Amino acid sequence: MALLSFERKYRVRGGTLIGGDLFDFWVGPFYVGFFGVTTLFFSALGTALIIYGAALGDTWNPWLITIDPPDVSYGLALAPLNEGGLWQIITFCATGAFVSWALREVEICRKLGIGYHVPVAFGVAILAYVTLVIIRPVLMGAWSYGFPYGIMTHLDWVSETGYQYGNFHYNPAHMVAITFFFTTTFALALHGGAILSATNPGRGEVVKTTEHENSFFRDIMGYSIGMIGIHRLGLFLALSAGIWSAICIVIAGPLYEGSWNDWWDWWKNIPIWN
Ligand code: UQ1
Repeated sequence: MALLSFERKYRVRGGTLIGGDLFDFWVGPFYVGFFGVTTLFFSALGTALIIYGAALGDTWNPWLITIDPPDVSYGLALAPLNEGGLWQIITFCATGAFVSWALREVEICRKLGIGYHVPVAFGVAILAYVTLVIIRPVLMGAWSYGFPYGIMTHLDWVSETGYQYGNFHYNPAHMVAITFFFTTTFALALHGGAILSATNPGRGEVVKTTEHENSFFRDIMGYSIGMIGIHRLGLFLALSAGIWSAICIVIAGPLYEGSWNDWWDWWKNIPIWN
């Protein structure tokens, strides 16, 4: 089925989560929907507030512009606009825009009758962000623990927060997260290589099949995970990377205040080594 006739067949009303037919239409290639409107609203407001915050600051150097969270003394209260209040509203807008985008993905999935894997995957990315700027600050008792919105300042935040707990590379959940990130890139490199090696041969050569890919991996290591399997594995690895990242930062502070270097003393001290 050609792309355009496919889209004529599937671009039908229905499947919305809220509002029935309200906003159930397309603008050019884009599906709008109720959550398209809320995405647009939150991103436009959030972007305008970022520009306003930049105008209040003392630089237009893009590397140095920053919108900082409130001081720790404000705790979990609302702060005045120019003392972190902007950061609070921008955080609300960003979360609203991300969640709206995910729900718009859900509505498109429902229209097409496909699974929710894509919005679930995007949901894990949202979870990572929300963990940093909402869940952990709430658990710590102050919005000041959120990261600042600036190119250099968010890097400073990562560095400062990391060394506040000794060295973050000793955080066991951080180790697991990094391992998943590396394994994800390894799996995608293998998979991208496998697909291109079979389906994008040189000029004049015959395109090969899934069986060639399966045989390659059976020959090299005695096992092929299969066509669906490699995509399940890829999704699992990538989501695990995000989830363990969220875990590694949320345990630093709320659950364990010490240095991660010292945390491993339990291991050095187990009696079996004596
Ligand atoms: C694999 O087995 C497979 O199945 C055919 C692929 O699809 C083309 C792959 O891309 C890869 C990388 C593998 C091998 C991976 C594992 C984990 C056995």
